[in-house]
Amino acid sequence: MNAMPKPRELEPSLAETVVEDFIRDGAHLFAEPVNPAACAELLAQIRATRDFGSTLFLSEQEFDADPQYTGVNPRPGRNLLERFEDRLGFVEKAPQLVEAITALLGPDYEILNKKVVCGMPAASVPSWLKTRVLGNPVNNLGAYVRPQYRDVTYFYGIDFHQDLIDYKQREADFLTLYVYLHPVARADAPLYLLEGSHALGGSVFPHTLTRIGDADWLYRNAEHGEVVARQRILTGDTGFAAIWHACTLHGTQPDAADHERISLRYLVARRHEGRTGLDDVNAVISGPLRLSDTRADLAVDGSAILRRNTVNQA
Ligand SMILES: O=C(O)CCC(=O)C(=O)O
Repeated sequence: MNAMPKPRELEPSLAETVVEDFIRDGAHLFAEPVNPAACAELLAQIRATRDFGSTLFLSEQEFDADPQYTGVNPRPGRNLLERFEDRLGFVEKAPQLVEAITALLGPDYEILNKKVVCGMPAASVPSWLKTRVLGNPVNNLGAYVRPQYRDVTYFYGIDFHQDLIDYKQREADFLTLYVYLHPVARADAPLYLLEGSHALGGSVFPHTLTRIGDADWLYRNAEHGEVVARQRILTGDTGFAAIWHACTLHGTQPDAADHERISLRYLVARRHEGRTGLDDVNAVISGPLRLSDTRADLAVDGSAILRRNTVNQA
């Protein structure tokens, strides 16, 4: 006798999947890319604005004459994406991104920050600069870049961190959206994300991480406990997009390819006052959702006082 047909199992909606993924992993990786042709077009326009090579940088003498470690990131009035504002609809209105972000933040969310992020390849970083930054946990190269080029953030790797790091005293009420504008393979400084690390809440940088296997890390957040977090390397094609929680640890190694890696990075915050998916996520976080101090690696002038790096050992 034939078995009774099972009732058709209902596929969860994207909105449900995204909230579940955030609760479990602190991140969601989109199966559907954002429009690859639009990514390629924007990438060509970004590349046409400058040579992403060693001419971006100050000389060592110029830098030493007046070292500036702060105020060197893109900001209103000096942000390359402002030139392309009318072309960003393929990201900001992509239905899968809007559905996912709305599930987490509710309607009326706001873009806190958006910028172009560039992973610089070793061949383009002057050797005096590589010697100086070797082993530093945060190699944001903005301090060393000529002022007119500080409309983009340039990295030569950044250790595992939370995006809450830039927001003292702000609740983790925002998420990060990251979009690759070209294919990103292992050598192109892909994001390394530690799944499940958000579960301990906010934690002061640098973080307490011990490698315990091929792809696992034991992560401790002081009295808030410890978790085993699985390392996920975000390689992907043009238009690959991912979102993560403000407490999810992630980082990059220096770009090992012979060309730069160019991506878009958005921070998106809730405005909605009613309950949203993020409330369900934050309800299962054991540690603090806001921090009065977020980092212990910098002197008062913003220069690095710690030389240690975990993601480079990953
Ligand atoms: O793009 C990178 O290399 C690092 C980006 C990142 O982790 C960040 O901006 O928070």
